[in-house]
Amino acid sequence: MKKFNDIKGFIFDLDGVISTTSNLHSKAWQEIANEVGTKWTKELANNLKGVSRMDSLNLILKSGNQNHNYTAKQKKYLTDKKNSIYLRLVNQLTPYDVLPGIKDFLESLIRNNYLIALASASKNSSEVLKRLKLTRFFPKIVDPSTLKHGKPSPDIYLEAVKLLKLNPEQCAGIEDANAGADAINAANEISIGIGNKDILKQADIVFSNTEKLTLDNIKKFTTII
Ligand code: B16
Ligand code: MG
Repeated sequence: MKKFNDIKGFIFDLDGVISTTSNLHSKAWQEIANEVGTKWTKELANNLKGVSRMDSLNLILKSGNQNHNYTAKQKKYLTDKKNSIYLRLVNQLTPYDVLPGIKDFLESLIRNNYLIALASASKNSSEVLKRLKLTRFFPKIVDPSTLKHGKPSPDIYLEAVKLLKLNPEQCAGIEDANAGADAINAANEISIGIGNKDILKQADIVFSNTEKLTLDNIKKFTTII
């Protein structure tokens, strides 16, 4: 049984939880999908959330039935191209792109002595945090390039727990993506989803948006988990 009073640390996903950057990833991938002739759908966009760069490209190619038509070199060219489109968009980020309520929530965690870590699949997370002026909240960031398996495997959430020197039951993870919520559950932490509860069915708690992410609201739900 997972209980609110056991929570000592919060582990954050970045894109789609802290900032609007999930839309920027989508924009960049949409250009790549057009280039390889894969139809861009809402479902495909949703399936890419939280998924690593190369795995995302593979999903796009698979969705257009052409996973065998590209060499490793061509795939590298396409993922590099996606990243430069994404970084151009990241360059325009400002603190206004932090999702509503997130800064207040982070400040309330510090005031209440919770530990905080970042578990983003993105290799650009430090740059994004810098642009959003949130670096000071995240002294502990998991380096995704050190992990064997990406989300939905639990690796990134287990590594974050290690960085915080806590046990999984003492941590809650916050995610906007199915792959991420699966990763939190597999790590045996409390999973908090941000988005549509009909899509994030596997999460322990789902808030429709980040404004609802407060310690009081989490407490209300976790007493009944
Ligand atoms: P990069 P998250 C994930 O970040 C994004 O949701 C996903 O769309 C992206 O492909 C992945 O990071 C890798 O990002 O290409 O910047 O290394 O949601 O885990 O914070
Ligand atoms: Mg995300």
